[in-house]
Amino acid sequence: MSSNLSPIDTAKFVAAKKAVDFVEDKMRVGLGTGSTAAWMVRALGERVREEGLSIVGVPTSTRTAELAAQVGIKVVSLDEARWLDLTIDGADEFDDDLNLIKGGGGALLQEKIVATASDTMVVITDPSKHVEHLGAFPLPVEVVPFGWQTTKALIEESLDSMDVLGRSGTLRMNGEAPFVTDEGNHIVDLHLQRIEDARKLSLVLNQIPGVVENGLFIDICDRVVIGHQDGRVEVI
Ligand code: ABF
Repeated sequence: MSSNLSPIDTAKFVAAKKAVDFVEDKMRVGLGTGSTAAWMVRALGERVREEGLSIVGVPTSTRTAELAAQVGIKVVSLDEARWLDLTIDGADEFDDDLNLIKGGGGALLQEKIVATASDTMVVITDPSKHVEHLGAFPLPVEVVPFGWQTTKALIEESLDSMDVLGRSGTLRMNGEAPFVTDEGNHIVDLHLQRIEDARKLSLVLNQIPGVVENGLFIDICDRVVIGHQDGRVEVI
């Protein structure tokens, strides 16, 4: 299948295939969201169908739940699974400490809950996501709809007291309307350029009333599988 893919899809495909090799029979598997994770769900479905792999999948978005069901993966809720053996998901940025920015797809809340409730979290990605400092990708922050503009102002006020470049926060839109997450919340994208202390920023953001969660994944990711356009795969 990888022979007729675009170069970037080849990179995503080979990373996804490699990560799916980590799945063992009887595992409870967290299923990520995004285009790379979609390749993973398809490859995992192939193993379920062809090898009779007996696993359950906990999706991190409605779109992943729909795709998983289509390819034959038994989908259960996190409440049913309670805990996961392995979560495989994409990312928007990763640094040398395997800290991440996630949430470009708007699913960061379920992704973070599922990744945290896993013995092992594996990110599948391509070299373009590797950064020295997190922050070039806009940091998604999930906020409740009630008073979101006030919450946005409080977020920007808290950034003034921190060592982050850039200050602007923009509400993510879906056409004319604010983007709405699976939980009915909104996303504020923080254009920070470079985050000096991601751990501190994550703690400060989540103290702000109205903020539900943010897209900084600190000390959550265990392995990163990097797919290359020439078909090579690295695991770090
Ligand atoms: C999802 O994968 C999001 O957290 C992240 O934004 C996205 C990356 O998407 P893609 O794999 O399409 O680059 O988990």
